[in-house]
Amino acid sequence: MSAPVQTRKEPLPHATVVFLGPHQSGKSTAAGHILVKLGGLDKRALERVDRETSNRPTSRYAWVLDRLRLERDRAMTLDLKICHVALPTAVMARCAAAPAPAPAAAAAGGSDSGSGAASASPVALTILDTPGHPDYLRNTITGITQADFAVLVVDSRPVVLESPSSCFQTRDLAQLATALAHQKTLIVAINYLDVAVEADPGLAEQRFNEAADSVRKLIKRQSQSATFVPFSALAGDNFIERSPRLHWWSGPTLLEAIAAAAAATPGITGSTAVAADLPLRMPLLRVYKVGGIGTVPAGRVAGGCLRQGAIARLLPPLPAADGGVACAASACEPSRGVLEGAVRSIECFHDSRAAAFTGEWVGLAVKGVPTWWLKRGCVVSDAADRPARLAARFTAKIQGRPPPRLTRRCSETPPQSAKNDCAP
Ligand SMILES: Nc1nc2c(ncn2[C@@H]2O[C@H](COP(=O)(O)OP(=O)(O)OP(=O)(O)O)[C@@H](O)[C@H]2O)c(=O)[nH]1
Ligand SMILES: [Mg+2]
Repeated sequence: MSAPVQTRKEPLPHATVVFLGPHQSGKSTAAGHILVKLGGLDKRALERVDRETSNRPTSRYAWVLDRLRLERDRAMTLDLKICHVALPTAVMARCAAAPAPAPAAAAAGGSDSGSGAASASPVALTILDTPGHPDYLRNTITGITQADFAVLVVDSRPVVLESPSSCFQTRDLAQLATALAHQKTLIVAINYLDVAVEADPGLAEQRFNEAADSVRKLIKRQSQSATFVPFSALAGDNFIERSPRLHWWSGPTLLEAIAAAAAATPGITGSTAVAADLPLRMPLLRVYKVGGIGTVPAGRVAGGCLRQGAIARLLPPLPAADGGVACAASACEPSRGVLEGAVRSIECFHDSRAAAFTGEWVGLAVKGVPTWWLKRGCVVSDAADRPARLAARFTAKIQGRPPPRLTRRCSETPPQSAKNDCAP
């Protein structure tokens, strides 16, 4: 079978990566740095960030994503951030041609996103930056459930690495990534190596090996294979380009490891084929009200194909105060709790589309749907093709995790989250 021809209008193959890690490990700095270096941020936005961070340059990359006032004041991410870059052909070609993982990588846990799986075609990459603070774990879990694979960012400084809270978080997040991300690929990015290099140029390799050993022990029980990569999110060592300061490392750069994992994502080379036989399911992550357009539900197409002009069915309805189903739009059927509206337009990161396929992140303008009616977790399906139905009973796989502060606050309710993208 001949390979499909990639025209300019045809959407790029798509993969989603989530950045996870303990609080202050450098996730936003890493995600923002990729965005800036690969042109995922327009010139004016970058100039504004540069102006705002002129007296605190170390926050430059983190502030690209941490845009809320409260996030900047507290120097931490609170909500899940979604951004988008195209991995250019040059990067994909470099990772396809990259040598086999270095002995250090193999010694540190092996590699399951090896260069062999990579292809040289460009890939659209959605990056999810998650909060590291345990109080916002709910937003972190939401990000993990939407990702194809995860990058676990670890602070290599011994005082942080060995702290019990960092160990607990690292183990917990790796476990969540294994359980909830679409693939089991885990890239462990050992950060802050610029600090080691500046203290003593010979210290970085030792710090990397110590951190890799320590993380390998933490994730051993989950029998998870992982790719370990040394880097510095702030200084850029072995991040996008190789660095002479980490000359001892001959494995992939962090971007090459991400590109290889993206290229190995199932369905990446044939998103339209994957879409053909699955019913449409799109769980909503956000709902916007846009002037002149109206209600814009947004999320990731978990299965199937969303077409402009189709009738979208949105479930479930919010219960009304009187116990019935609240519904104001003319197209809805309150007795059955169903809300439907025509899809007027589809946008994928400012790109207008006639259709969106499995794995893509889109916002859609739906006619006649009140914004207040929708919330995170509602599911969009196609009214004409195996639409989603309300269920009185369902089968679930439930995984419990001990809350970290159980001993202090025994009455605490642990966060609950559902991965709701499996079509029946
Ligand atoms: N020296 C050095 N500083 C870094 C590096 N990576 C991040 N930082 C600094 O660490 C601080 C925290 O970085 P963030 O990227 O906000 O950390 P985070 O993991 O997103 O934090 P949360 O969102 O709160 O979990 C910032 O001031 C960064 O400048 C690094 O590689 N080297
Ligand atoms: Mg952050």
